[in-house]
Amino acid sequence: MVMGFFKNFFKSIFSGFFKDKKEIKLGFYGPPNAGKTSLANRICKDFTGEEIGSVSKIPHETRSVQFKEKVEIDFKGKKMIFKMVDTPGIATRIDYEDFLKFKMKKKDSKKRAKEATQGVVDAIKWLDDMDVVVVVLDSTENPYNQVNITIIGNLVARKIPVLIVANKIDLKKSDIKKIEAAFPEYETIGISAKYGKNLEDFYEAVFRTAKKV
Ligand SMILES: Nc1nc2c(ncn2[C@@H]2O[C@H](COP(=O)(O)OP(=O)(O)OP(=O)(O)O)[C@@H](O)[C@H]2O)c(=O)[nH]1
Ligand SMILES: [Mg+2]
Repeated sequence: MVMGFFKNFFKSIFSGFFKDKKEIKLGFYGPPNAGKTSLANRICKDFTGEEIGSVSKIPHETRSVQFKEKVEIDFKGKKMIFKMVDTPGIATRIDYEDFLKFKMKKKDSKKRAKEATQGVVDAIKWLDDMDVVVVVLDSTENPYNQVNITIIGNLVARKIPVLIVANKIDLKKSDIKKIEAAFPEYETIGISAKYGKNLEDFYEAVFRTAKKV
């Protein structure tokens, strides 16, 4: 009886200890061009000095899942270790002709479209492995679309804690309220990944969401 008590006591202390040290897999998901890599880069840069991937105004810049391990976020005296996972933008339709508008050559556009399609498959494949997902949306765009609804629906079905980021609040067209209205059951944080606006609130929300794991 007494032995049992001590056994459980130490077990709980140890599991608590290891739980805090465990890497939390933090995925960045969303449609193309929303600013997933910009946000992931900012976090990685702040806490490791290195970036995770390249950013571009041409959609589908990230076409394979990118990782950065052991990113220790130290915020207001609290620390958590994350494995950052930046994913390719999810789209229902990828057309090489869309890239021609950005003055890309036909051959390169076709290659980009093919890689982007595979990227979507990989992003979805990795979803099951995530502990927490940050859904990054462009707050200047209409949030009511199939991609957003599908991503969030998938996360709900898998019981993965979700945090919604309304990015690009530096732009005049930005409308956080519209995103909040579209997904009222989730916490939405308005930020500018590009200019580093409101990241304090974002870190606070990430910690809160990660505690649900
Ligand atoms: N004005 C503004 N532009 C931003 C912001 N964040 C990202 N951008 C721009 O949006 C474009 C896309 O940014 P990325 O970070 O590559 O977007 P992504 O979601 O990773 O895109 P994919 O890899 O294609 O899925 C780039 O031109 C960025 O500079 C922001 O907060 N404000
Ligand atoms: Mg990207």
